[in-house]
Amino acid sequence: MKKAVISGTGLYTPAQSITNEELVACFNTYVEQFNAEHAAAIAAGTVTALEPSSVAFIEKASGIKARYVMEKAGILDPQRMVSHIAERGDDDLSLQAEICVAAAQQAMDRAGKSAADIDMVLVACSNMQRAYPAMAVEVQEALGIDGYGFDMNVACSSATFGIQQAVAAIQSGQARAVLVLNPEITSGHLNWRDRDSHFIFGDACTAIIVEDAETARGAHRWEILDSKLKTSFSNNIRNNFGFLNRFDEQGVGQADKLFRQQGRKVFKDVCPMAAEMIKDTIAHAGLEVPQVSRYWLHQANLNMNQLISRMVLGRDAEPREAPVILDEYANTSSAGSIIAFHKHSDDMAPGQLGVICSFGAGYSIGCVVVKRL
Ligand code: CO8
Repeated sequence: MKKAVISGTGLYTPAQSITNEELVACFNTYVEQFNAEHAAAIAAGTVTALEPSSVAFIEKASGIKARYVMEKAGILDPQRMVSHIAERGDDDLSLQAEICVAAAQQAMDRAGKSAADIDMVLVACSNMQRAYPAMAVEVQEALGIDGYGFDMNVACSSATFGIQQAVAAIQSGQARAVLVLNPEITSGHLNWRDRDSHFIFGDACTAIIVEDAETARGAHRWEILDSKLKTSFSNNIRNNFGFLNRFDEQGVGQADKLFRQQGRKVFKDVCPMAAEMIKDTIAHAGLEVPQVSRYWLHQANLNMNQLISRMVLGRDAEPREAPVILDEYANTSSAGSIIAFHKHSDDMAPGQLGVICSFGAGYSIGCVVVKRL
């Protein structure tokens, strides 16, 4: 069977970033205004007063200090709390395709690949900008790739599930090289007025080139030794936005058409599942945990990552064993583990092993064991 390798990764980081201080100042202004406007109803007990957010809580509960967003002024306007991003015409490159192209170009440069070397484009992320045509086909056109593309969504696990699809295409001979993209514009489906989740997410796009080991060149090659995927249905992370919303007379602005979760339940359910999956995948690859030097975990919450590492290693991970990018990027859904991999893998020596692990809505968990070439 053909061997598949990751031969390059790319990262698009938006130019604008919001600190916790900026975010909380805006949120608390909104809360003050809401409570003042509804003072009589709050006093009568018909409306519940909103509670303020806090920088100290956010950092302690999540490890997040800032997040990149496509447009910050609209989010930080307490009257609005949604980005100002103008709709583009059908003949203009769409926003999600644009960030894919930026990340893809970096990944292709690092892999030493041109459009002519790639046969398949996979856009894998939590939310697509539109129903169709597939974002992957627009990206394919923008990059001048002759082949095929399609979109897929497994929420935060989209990148690892996408890598597995790419491996299957390489092994079956369907494609020589596959471009996997994770354009996460989470700011579009985050409820910035929800105290429990307004701090969690950020925007970014990652790109991964997966190709036949025989054609792979360059300094950033990782053999994919094994991968394992798992899903188990849960309503604890959910977003009901979709095309049937037009039948809902209350309209699409309702909070259940945006991200919502039972954060505590997610934490308790997902940590043991992710740790077991990591151990199972390492064993399935014929390896043992002490042989693995690095874990690029999904970046949802610092406490979650520390607990999963502890469950796998039987001790606390050293910072470089399980790199964290959450402080700067927040949770970028499917892009998170790939950002960690992109930024914290070049220092590893040939032969060293690592695991990319994602977890999130579905529930969905994906683990990929890689070896530096
Ligand atoms: N400021 C101050 N206090 C707050 C705030 C706030 N912003 N928010 C909550 N509190 C208070 C609560 O009211 C509560 O008070 P009390 O004790 O009096 O009841 C107290 O703080 C503790 O609240 P929690 O129990 O909720 O706090 P936790 O310690 O559990 O932390 C977290 C909350 C950070 C949400 C944590 O539970 C967590 O990270 N859970 C896992 C989350 C996770 O990994 N989710 C994965 C989702 S990602 C995914 O699958 C992709 C989906 C698609 C992307 C969508 C993009 C928008």
